[in-house]
Amino acid sequence: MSQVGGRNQERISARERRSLNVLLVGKTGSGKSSLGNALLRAGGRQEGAAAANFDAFGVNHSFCSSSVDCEVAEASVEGRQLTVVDTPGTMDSNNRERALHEVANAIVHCREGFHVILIIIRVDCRFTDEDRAAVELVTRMFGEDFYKHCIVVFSHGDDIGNSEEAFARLIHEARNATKFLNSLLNQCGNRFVLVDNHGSVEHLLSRMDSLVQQNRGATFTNRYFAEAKEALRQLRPALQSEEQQRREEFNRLVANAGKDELVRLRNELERDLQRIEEAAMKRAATDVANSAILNGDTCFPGDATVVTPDGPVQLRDLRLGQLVLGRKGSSGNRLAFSPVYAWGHRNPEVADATWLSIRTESGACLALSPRHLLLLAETAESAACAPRAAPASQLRAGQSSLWTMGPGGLRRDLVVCVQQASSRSHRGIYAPFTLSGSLLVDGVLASCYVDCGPLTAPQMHALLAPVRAAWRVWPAGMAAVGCPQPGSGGGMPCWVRLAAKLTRALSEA
Ligand SMILES: Nc1nc2c(ncn2[C@@H]2O[C@H](COP(=O)(O)OP(=O)(O)O)[C@@H](O)[C@H]2O)c(=O)[nH]1
Ligand SMILES: [Mg+2]
Repeated sequence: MSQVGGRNQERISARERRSLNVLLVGKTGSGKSSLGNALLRAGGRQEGAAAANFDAFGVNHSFCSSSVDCEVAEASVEGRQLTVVDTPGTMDSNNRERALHEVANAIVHCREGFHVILIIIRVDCRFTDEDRAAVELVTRMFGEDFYKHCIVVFSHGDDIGNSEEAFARLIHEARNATKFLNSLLNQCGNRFVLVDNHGSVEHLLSRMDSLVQQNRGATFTNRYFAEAKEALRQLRPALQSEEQQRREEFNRLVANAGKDELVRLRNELERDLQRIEEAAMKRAATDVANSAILNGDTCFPGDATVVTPDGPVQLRDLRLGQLVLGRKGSSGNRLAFSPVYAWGHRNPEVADATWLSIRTESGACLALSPRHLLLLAETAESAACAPRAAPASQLRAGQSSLWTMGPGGLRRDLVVCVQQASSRSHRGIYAPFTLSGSLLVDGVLASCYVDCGPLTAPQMHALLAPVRAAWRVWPAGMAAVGCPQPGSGGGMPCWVRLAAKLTRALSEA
């Protein structure tokens, strides 16, 4: 959840009033590192020529990036305590998991949140699908609230002579030609600037100050920032003990060392302590990225409705052991009640998940995560044979058919609309597991499972047979195992997280 506004608002204290945490995102080659250097140098100018020549971030001339590690640099810039996190640009590598690792890495490096997020696009190039993918990936992990902290920066201003007139004309044309760019600029409250990264960026700094004021000093954070803090808190004892060991070794070595040797040992100690710290940051980032990969990708929102023998119940009110309507057996169009024996995922707090909204010809309407499986009803024969399941993201309006509840049982129903639903319109994420492996959600037949690469829905169902057998023998005992522990695992029971990790490892193998 974003902490802009509302009870989680995080206002900076008077002492920190001028702290300014900035995240740079955009595809490789857009000019992120150059802009980071220009921002940090803006302070150097005040403090002497030597500082002005110092570049904190390596500028990339090869237009490719292999690392997911972010870099952080700080400087005092005209009274602002500027912290800049530069991302390497693997966001454009088409590898969703790598990209999530990159964003997770940025979060771990600035756990207090970002005052400003700069989306960098080259002014001299068309807004490409890669630019769009980079923005969509950040949105996926940050939720739509992050736009309140965004400024779109068009770099390479010198290529159009740094002319504001030419810039205005270019943006006008680009907005007409590219719907996504237009909607991005609208989402960002029309905050966009032209910069020449080799020149002055003072105007951008003032724009950033205004935005911080507009947000009343609030930083952008969400649940992943809290998870990063928690991951590092848990790693702290191991980190301290490793550091302690290294210091003891250093003390043993310096006892017999000469003067020259002492300098070398001290440098080695510093390097090693930094390496230990970085390793912990990497582990925390991996935890956060894994959580993002598992989270909000696999569920229904809390206001989705299932049918129980007592009538409709919203998922947020559904309890373990309750009977819900789903398909009778693994095929056919008959319905039957089946008990909920576990939660694949249950997190009432999540308010920034990604949802797709699906509408059918008969008027059934369902919101669910892009990777959640729905049972297809494509041909007349599919009523009799085992149904095919597809993730919601693969459904096509006018082409795909689903099963929905009709007067005489399940009926074939054409999908007429698939669109992204606003993350703000739904709260909580829920994935109940039923003994039958299916359930009717808002009148649409869905699988209990998520797209898991190599495993089909029936294989997933078979894999969970021991858990179902245990529930049948001892439902009360299984209730503790089938329910996620509050405050840990992002709302997923540990055995589900383990199963998800295994299937991911299988798909990567
Ligand atoms: N002319 C010009 N070149 C730029 C500008 N910003 C970046 N560059 C160049 O673009 C290339 C990629 O820049 P870099 O900062 O490494 O991009 P990143 O991959 O997004 O970090 C480098 O050759 C930079 O010198 C700019 O505003 N004007
Ligand atoms: Mg770079």
